[in-house]
Amino acid sequence: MAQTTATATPAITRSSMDGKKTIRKGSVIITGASSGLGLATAKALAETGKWHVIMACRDFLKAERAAKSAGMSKENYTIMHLDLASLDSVRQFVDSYKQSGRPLDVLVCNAAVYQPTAKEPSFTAEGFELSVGTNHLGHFLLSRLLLDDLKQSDYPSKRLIIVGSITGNTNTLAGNVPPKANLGDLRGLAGGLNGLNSSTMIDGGELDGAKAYKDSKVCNMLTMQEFHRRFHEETGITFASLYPGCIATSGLFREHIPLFRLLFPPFQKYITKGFVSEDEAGKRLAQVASDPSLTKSGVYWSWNKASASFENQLSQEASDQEKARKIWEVSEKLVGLA
Ligand code: NDP
Ligand code: PMR
Repeated sequence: MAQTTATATPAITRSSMDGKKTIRKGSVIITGASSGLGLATAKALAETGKWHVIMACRDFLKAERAAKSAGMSKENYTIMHLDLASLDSVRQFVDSYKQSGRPLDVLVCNAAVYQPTAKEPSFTAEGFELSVGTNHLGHFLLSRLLLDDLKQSDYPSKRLIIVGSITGNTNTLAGNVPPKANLGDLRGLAGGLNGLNSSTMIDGGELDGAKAYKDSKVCNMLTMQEFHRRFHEETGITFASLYPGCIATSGLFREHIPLFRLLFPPFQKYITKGFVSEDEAGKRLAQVASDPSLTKSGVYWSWNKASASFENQLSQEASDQEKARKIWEVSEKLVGLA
């Protein structure tokens, strides 16, 4: 169905009157667009008038309220239900999207959970530890199932963007704050992260919510590169990741202790100077998703103090090709693709 519409409404048409080229609105799916970075990105893209944003969210009402309070106008967005902590929900979302007949030009994997104070593990519907299950495995299945739709897009630049982070990169000061990301030999992931016959942690260690989040971000950055190696040449899709800056006021820290939530924003603003507002971070992600100058594939984008983008270096682990391939293969099995 998606193909029919994509070919029925070509991305670029030439007027028979004056020969001028016009381009149709792009279609972009953003996961977790009900708050923080996802919402700010949805707003930034919607207000250009050049994009129709599909807000893929687990809480429909929250997303609707968020879009309204951000001042987004109705014709620029559609909300669709997606719970990344359930692979059935991911499959249902993909089916509904395909049935909608919309082309897919850009997919932004942005949603995430962070459980720094968890004493006990929580699990996805399929029984994977929640942070890696949501942030990595849910997005892995989503991206794999939508890859063909991206491939069929005739938009001038089609992209798959996966949000990464500095805290997963141990080549930085922020990435050296304990607990550090470390995927080890992937024994926990291979065992299904279920806490029964395997550990809930990728490396097979004891549960640590902050580490699980950072590990999930390493998986996100490795997955982006593996997509690039496997599919960029064949499909022309741009695969990229980014660190948008420290959005210290976002909902990501909702489960952290109150003292952390109080001190973290001023600490990032005045001490590390790594702070960015949700609006600024949204502009950055919107840029990676749509700017005609950022078409390079396989890149991890960051921004300098003057807010100019640059291609950043990933840590050794976050650029380990062998690990990327293993994570891909193990994840395929876990989500039922192999
Ligand atoms: P928020 O908590 O504000 O946003 C996270 C979004 O993910 C929310 O919309 C949330 O939905 C959604 N989400 C969580 N679980 C699920 C699920 N199971 N299914 C669907 N959606 C889900 O955090 P941020 O905006 O800060 O985070 C966005 C991205 O930015 C993440 O990938 C994060 O890792 C990354 N990042 C953030 C940094 C920061 O400093 N904040 C720094 C570097 C990267 P709901 O609204 O329903 O809760
Ligand atoms: Mg970190 C030097 C710069 C720097 C930057 C850019 C960040 C970003 N942090 C930095 C430094 C430090 N942090 C230092 C020196 C400390 C020790 C005092 C510190 C502590 C700290 C904590 C406890 N930082 C944190 C936490 C969290 O719980 C956040 C986290 O790890 O979430 C996974 C976090 C973050 N620091 C950042 C960023 C961007 C985060 C949060 C989000 C993320 O990676 O998604």
